[in-house]
Amino acid sequence: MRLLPLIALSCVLSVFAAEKRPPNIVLLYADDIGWGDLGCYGAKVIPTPNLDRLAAQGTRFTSGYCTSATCTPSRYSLLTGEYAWRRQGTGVLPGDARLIIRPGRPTMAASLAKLGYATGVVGKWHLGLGSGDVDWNKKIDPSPNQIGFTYSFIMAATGDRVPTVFVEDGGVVGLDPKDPIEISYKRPYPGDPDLKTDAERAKLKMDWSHGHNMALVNGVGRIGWMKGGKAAVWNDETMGDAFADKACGFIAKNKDKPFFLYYASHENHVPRVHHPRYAGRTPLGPRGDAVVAFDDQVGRILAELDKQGLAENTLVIFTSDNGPVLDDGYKDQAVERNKAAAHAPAGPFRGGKYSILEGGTRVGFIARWPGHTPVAKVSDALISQVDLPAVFTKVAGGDPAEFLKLDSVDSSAALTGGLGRETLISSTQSNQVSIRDARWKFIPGSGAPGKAKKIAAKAVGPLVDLLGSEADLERDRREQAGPRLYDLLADPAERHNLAAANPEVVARLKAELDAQKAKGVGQPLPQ
Ligand code: NG6
Ligand code: CA
Repeated sequence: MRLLPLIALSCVLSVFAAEKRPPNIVLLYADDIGWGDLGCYGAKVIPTPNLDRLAAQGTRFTSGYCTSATCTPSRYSLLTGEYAWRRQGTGVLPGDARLIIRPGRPTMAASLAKLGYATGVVGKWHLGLGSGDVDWNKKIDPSPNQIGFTYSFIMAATGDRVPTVFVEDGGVVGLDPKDPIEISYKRPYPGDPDLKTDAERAKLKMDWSHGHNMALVNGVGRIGWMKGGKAAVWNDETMGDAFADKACGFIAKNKDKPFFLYYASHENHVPRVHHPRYAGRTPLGPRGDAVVAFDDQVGRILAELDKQGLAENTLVIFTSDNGPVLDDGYKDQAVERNKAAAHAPAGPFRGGKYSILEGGTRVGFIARWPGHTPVAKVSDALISQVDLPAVFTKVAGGDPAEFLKLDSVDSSAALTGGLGRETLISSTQSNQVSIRDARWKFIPGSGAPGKAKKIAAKAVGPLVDLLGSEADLERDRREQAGPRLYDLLADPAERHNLAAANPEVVARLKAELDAQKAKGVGQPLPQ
């Protein structure tokens, strides 16, 4: 009987100890996975039990956003707390780009490192490396390790861009010094096959549909050319396992201190070449199977948290860097299979990657923080990834002021069941912007109808697949020269332009957007 008070005391003490240690933060970041690609968001043909469990144990947001409809600008905002359209040079980067976040700038990782966190990034980087003209055979500096990460295991850009090697803490993994790496985004190296010829295309493991006909790596064409580094070239099929291994290793190694893990999966970016064990897991071909692979990686990371007894004191967030895309440059049957299975990768929205419509930036967003996030809740609070530097700093017990000066809003209340932002801005690669509030979305006109035609002419390939019917395309083309206003609650697919009928709403949102733009558009990156 005398044991009871002791047990009670030790419970109180352990709760106290847990409270004293700030929570770990795990950010599960998907690539090109759409709002509608997960079971918990309504996907019928893609099993995602681990993400579904995360949602059931936490809060699933219906209005969570990345800041841009492509990768680099979204990741730039995610790490810095600043909208990418404010800066030049934040569009999709080639694999030889310099690091666009200069050392010394506030980043989500640097802020957490200052608070004593171990900070790791594992996966796709795509924010550039070095200071230009990187020598891949030497220590790369600056790398993520100079802008706040205490550990990094990354690919430089994307799976479809050279160099096709992993970089750990600034060094290419597995490089044989006798076979140095060189890359070029200008010209092929002697002996490179010409992947534009039918004969070479016939030999490919996965044929290209647009672009992706430069370097030949593992039977697949990529963007840019690469020479040497043969022993260091990654294996596309085991890449997901390699990233999950590193993520779990990071958690195990840092279990005794607070940590932040930014897990930037490559799924389901092109080329969608993954382990054969995923083949056929969905009727959607490689694009759907890759989402299953991602869900497995999430399962492994969540299991590692459980195994280390850390799940209770860890904030886990899942989200994606931009909306879905079907054909993004390889013939992997995404368009055909998607149609046959009637899968809606952007859920009820139109558009996807590259698009200013909701499908471009409204993405899955799940938060689980036991004791803080309401359980099994669906929240319609507005939340943007640009808020996360402030939110994470706050959650870790720090002062988010440096991010609040930029575009971060402290929407941490949204994680605990409260309200989110009042408005948020989305953008595209060409810095087209839109603004929304709880109900309305305003897209400024692109100017003269002639200009609208030009934009529409560019809207081929990846853009058209998810924009709807011919009638939808035709209407978008006609209307995009002028202002557009959609009631997102009544018309999530943005088909009924209500701008003319609601001039006061247009004026209000336009004024807010103009005020935001007045703070800076297209400025040079800070040095
Ligand atoms: C495009 C590529 C596309 C993808 C995208 C970046 C072509 C024709 N298209 O230029 O395949 O790599 O860039 O995707 O090369 S993102 O998710 O990293 O933004
Ligand atoms: Ca992406």
